[in-house]
Amino acid sequence: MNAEVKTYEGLLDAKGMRFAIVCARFNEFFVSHLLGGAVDCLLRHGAAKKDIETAWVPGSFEIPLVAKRFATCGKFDAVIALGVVIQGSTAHASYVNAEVSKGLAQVSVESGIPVIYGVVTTENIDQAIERSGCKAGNRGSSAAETAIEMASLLRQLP
Ligand code: DLZ
Repeated sequence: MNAEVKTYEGLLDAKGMRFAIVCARFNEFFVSHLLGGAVDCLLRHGAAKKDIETAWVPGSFEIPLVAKRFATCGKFDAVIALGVVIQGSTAHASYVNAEVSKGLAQVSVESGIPVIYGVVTTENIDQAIERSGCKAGNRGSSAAETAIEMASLLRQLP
């Protein structure tokens, strides 16, 4: 980083920030673990419980609509989307993934609020176990960390 130019960088300090989390009920066992990781991360970085709200939708396909409502209501610094899409024998998962990633990017850019993609896409249940914190890393937690950093960055930008 060049110390001579003005540089903006988000901090990992969630104190006073408000977060909305949208969770897909499909593959709920894994998504609950992602949610636990996300909330834990937000609290550890200084967010207050009263400043975290969640909504459950039937499946990942439905996440963008609710993320949009949260992002545009003026109440939250960031929105975190959590879901688990497991590739099956049909192309269904690919369609769901494409719509969710496109939808969330659009909501984020249009609303000006960070909307963080915490949807885990896996080829099988073993990968879902690994990535949802049942074994090691928790993608919900890393999505929450990204949300804090982006919310902090946006608070600083002109
Ligand atoms: C239908 C479906 C399938 C086959 N797989 C998943 C999945 O792995 N993860 C997920 O979050 N949702 C899945 N869904 C449900 C869709 O996201 C959506 O809820 C339905 O198609 C109804 O619009």
